[in-house]
Amino acid sequence: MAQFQEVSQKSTLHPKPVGLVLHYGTAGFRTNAEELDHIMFRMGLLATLRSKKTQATIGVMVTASHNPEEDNGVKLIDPMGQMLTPAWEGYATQLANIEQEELLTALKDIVEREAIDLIQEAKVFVGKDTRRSSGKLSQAVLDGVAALSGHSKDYGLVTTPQLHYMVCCQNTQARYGDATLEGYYRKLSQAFIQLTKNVPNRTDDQKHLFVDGANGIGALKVREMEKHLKQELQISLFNDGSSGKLNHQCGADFVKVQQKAPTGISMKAGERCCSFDGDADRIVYYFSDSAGQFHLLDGDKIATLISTFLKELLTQIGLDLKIAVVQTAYANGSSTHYLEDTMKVLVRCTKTGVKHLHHAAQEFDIGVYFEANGHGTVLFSKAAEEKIQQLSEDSNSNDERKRAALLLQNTIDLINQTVGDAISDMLLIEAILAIKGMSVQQWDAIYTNLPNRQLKVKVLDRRVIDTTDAERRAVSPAGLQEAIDGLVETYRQGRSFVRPSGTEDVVRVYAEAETQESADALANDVSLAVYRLAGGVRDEPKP
Ligand code: NG1
Ligand code: ZN
Repeated sequence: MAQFQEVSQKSTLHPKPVGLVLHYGTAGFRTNAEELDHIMFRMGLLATLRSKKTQATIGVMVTASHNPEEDNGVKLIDPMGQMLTPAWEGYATQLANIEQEELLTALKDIVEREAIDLIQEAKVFVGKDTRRSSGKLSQAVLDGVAALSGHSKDYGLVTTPQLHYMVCCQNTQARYGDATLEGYYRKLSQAFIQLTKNVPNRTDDQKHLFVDGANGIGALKVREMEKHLKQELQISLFNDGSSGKLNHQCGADFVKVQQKAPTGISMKAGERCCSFDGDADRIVYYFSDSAGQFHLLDGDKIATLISTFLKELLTQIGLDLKIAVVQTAYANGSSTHYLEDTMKVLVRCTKTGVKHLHHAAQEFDIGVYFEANGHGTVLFSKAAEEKIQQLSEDSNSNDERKRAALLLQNTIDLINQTVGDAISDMLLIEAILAIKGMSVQQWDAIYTNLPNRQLKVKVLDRRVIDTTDAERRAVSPAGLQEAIDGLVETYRQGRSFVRPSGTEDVVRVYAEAETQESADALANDVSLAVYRLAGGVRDEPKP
C-alpha cells in the first residue's frame, strides 16, 4: 500500500529498542522517557487509524501524570473525549511491541480487521505536560500522524482533561463548548460565577484557596484560569514549577499516599488547601486543625459532597432522576456506609481504573464517580440534561424550583464530563462549599474515615493473583482468599483485599479496621499471606 511508504521511511527515525515490551495499562503507556520515542511515533500512527475508523478527531496526550519527572507516557482519547476503547488497547500494545521490520504488517492487519478506509481524512489533537521529555516525544506523535497523511493540531502545553475537552468539543461541533483554551476557561468560569454570584456575604477567607500545582501543567493552567474568575476565587498557588521538581514531595498522589501536606506550602490551621497531580486530572483537599493534625479530604469525601449537593437540588426541583455514586474497593468503608445508609444514594463498586468507573456511571441519570485518590467527575444522561434545562426555562415553575434548576444547569456547565479534571472539580467543590455555607471542617465532619493502610508486596509474577467481585476477592492463588478471610475476622470492622497493580510491578494490599494499629497489623498480616502464597521475592514483609 502506497500510504505505508512514508511510514516505512519515518519509522527508522523512531526505532524500537530490540526486545523492549510494554503494555497499554490502566493509564496508557508509562515508563522511563528514554524508552518511549518509538511508542509515541506508533501511537501517532494508531490515533490516525482510529480517526479514520471513527471519522472523528482523536486525541493523544503525552504525560506520565503523577510519575517522577524522568518518566513519561501517552494516553489516547476517543471521539467523545473518553478514554480509548478497550478493544483498541490491544492494538496499541501490539503495535508498541512489534519489532521494526514487522511494523507495516501489523498496521495492515489493523486496517483489515477494522475495515478502515485509508482514503478517509484523519485528524489528531496532540497535547503535552511540562516534563523535559514531552516536547520531543509529542513531536514523535506528530511525525506518526504525518506519516499516515493525517492532519494534526498541536495544543502544546495543556492538562490531560483540557485535551479530552477539546476532542469532545471538536466532535460535537462545539455543542460542548469551543475547542480552544479560551473556550474552556470561559465556559467553566462563567458557570462558576453564575453559581456563586447570589451567595450572600462570602468573606475573603471563604473565597481564598491554597493550591499545590505539583510543579506541573496544572499550575500553569490554574494561573491562566484565575484571570477569568474575577476575584470570586482567590488562589494562592504553591509548587508552581518555577523552582521545585515535578511531583517531588508534592501533588495529589504524594498527599494522598503520605497523608501529609506537600512541601512548599505554608498553611495555617483551618485553611482550605488542595493538590493537583502532575497532569491535573486528580485533586485532593486537606487542612490542618488547631492541634496541628492533618485532615485529608480525598475522592470519597469529594464524591459525598457532590452527590449530597446534587441530591438536595433534585429534591428541590422535584425531579425523579436516578443518582448513583460509583467507587472502587479502595473507597473508605465509612463513605460507602454514609452514602447508602444516611444519604440513601445508590452505590456501585467497580474494578480500579477510571474507564471502569466512567462506564458504570453512564448507566444512571446522574453518575458521580471518584477513585479514592481523587480522580473523578459527574456524568449526566442526555435525558437528565434536557429535563433540567426545560425546568430552568419553565416560566410556570415556582422560584425555589427554578433557582434549583438553574443551579443544576450551571453545575452541569462547570463539570468536565469527559474525564476527571482537577480545575473543574476544584471550582465545583468551591461553589458547593460557598452555596452550602460550609467550611472545610464541616465538610470533613460529614463522616469519619475508618483507619486504613495500603502496602505493596513484590512477587515473582503478579499475574498469579486473579480477582473477582470488583477486585474484592481473590480467586487465585489457591488458599489466599481463605487466608485473608481468616485474618479479617480477627479485627473489628476489618476489611482487606489484594490485587495486582496495573501501573507498577507489585501486588497492592489494602486494609481498614477500627483503629490505625489494627489496620496496620491487618495490612501486614495480609502482605505476609501474599508473600507466602503468591511467590513473594526479596525480604518478607515486616510490621
Ligand atoms: P494501580 O497501580 O492499578 O493500582 C493506580 C491507582 C488507580 C489509578 C491508576 C492510574 C490506586 C490504589 N491505584 O492504579 O486508582 O488511578 O493508578 O493512574 O490508587
Ligand atoms: Zn493524572
